[in-house]
Amino acid sequence: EKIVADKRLEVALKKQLIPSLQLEQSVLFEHETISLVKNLQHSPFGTIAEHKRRSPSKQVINHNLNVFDVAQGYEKAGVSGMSVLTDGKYFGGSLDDLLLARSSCNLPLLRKEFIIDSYQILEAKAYGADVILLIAAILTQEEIKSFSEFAKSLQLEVLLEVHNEAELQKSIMPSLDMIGVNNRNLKTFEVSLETSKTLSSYIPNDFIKVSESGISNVDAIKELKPFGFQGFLIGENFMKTDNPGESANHFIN
Ligand code: IGP
Repeated sequence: EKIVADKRLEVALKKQLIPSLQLEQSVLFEHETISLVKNLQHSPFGTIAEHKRRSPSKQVINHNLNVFDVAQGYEKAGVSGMSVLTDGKYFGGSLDDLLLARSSCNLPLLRKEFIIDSYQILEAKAYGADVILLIAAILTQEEIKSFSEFAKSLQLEVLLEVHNEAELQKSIMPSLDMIGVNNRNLKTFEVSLETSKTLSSYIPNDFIKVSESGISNVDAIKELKPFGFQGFLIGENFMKTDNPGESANHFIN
């Protein structure tokens, strides 16, 4: 499998598929995946802390901090993993943010992106990610299958995001590791933890259950745990403060 990954990188470099990739970065293809799955299995507050500057619903969350410090703060707080938004248009992120996070911490890193092409999965690996996000709402069943299998061939873990039962039914397949329920309604931007609670019973136990968005206090986690959730993806609640690491620390400890 390693050979497959290295071959693909070789081809990508030759064809200059990843133009900004530095040669030393090819080393990231060798880095052993830091497992988010394992961390979530062993943590009582499986927090995945996000780096998020802005969002479509909130123009300014935090523009003053650099990813490097945020990643170190999260690691010091003892979170289970970090999510880095690399989308520029809606979230003000970039692949460089991912690379910076990789260079400053040993947390499992999730590339938070609207993945619609396998090329972006190759990029995720090259810039130091351990996990990719696949969003059921924007992908066909065939795409979910081929993208998740490609990710696995690169030793990346896969988090599949759903909003409703139909998305879940079309997506369940063995090449996924984690299933995330997004509590944010993409049309209205409203958040409700009920979405996680309702969908939890339809998620087979072979997948780690992750609840995403709108989690603003520890009570929410206590509320969701009985429904089988082991991962909690939290962005705004940490990022809106001056010191996200410190906020995560208060949250967890
Ligand atoms: C974090 P919040 O409400 O804690 O800031 O949410 C995360 O769940 C959210 O940023 C998110 C997201 C996404 C962003 C979930 N799924 C898909 C972009 C694309």
